[in-house]
Amino acid sequence: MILQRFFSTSLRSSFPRGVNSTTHLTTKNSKSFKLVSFPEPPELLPKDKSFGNRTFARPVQFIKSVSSLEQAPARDLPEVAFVGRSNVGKSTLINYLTNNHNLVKTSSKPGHTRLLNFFNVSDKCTLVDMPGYGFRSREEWGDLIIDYLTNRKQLKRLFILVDPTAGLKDTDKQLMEMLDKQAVSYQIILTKKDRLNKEAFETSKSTIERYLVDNAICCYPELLSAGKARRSKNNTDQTAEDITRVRWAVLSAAGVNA
Ligand SMILES: Nc1nc2c(ncn2[C@@H]2O[C@H](COP(=O)(O)OP(=O)(O)OP(=O)(O)O)[C@@H](O)[C@H]2O)c(=O)[nH]1
Ligand SMILES: [Mg+2]
Repeated sequence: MILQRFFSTSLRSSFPRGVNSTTHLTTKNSKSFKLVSFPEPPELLPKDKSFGNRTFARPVQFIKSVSSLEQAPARDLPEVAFVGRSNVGKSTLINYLTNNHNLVKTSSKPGHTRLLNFFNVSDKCTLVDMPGYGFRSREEWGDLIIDYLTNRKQLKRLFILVDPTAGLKDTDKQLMEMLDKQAVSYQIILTKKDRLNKEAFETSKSTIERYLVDNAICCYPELLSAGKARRSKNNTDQTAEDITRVRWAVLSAAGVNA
């Protein structure tokens, strides 16, 4: 609701669209192919997995919290930020990534994070936890989010978190539309995977993917996921694997290599 003011449909323009599902690729023998889903993501190499996990195994330090972009740390290191509706699990994801459940405060009450919080990862890149939009959000947080997304030069990729139980909401779509217009790269992470059974999760995932294929321009074509570890061994392995992929995505977005 808060972001609606900024992403109003009046902003729609004739911004040229990139390759998406409506693009038909024509081959020599004139066969036309329609892209209907993201390509299968490649397997991560063991060296990439271990680099990602090792980098995040070192202590990640809190740098500072700011209420305006002018106060943001003047570091030249590449930055990635986590944004999404209030209560979607942004702060929790940063704790999962850094394996430190006390690094960022989380809460079951929406609207908990009110500032931009910056974290240092091994002096290689910066993570930014952002306030949420939507329920219990405030207008000034919307302003802060927009200012950051529009003007922060260090930002390499924005990770938009989406709860697969709720699916994409209008505010998420409006945000993506704005990012597409400004050519800001973003990637979707589905949170709280543990709250759905496999079938329901896959159904929600493919609905979201279908929307992205049809509409998004600057969206990185891989849906990531994260969730609380469940008890059974297989699920725990899958949860760890999901987080490893998110770590790798963060580092590669920031251009941090082994
Ligand atoms: N079951 C489950 N609960 C989660 C998961 N991630 C977050 N939560 C819960 O969801 C609630 C909100 O989590 P936060 O990480 O504070 O969410 P946020 O997006 O940072 O919220 P705001 O700062 O208020 O915008 C908390 O009660 C978390 O414990 C998850 O993967 N699985
Ligand atoms: Mg938070």
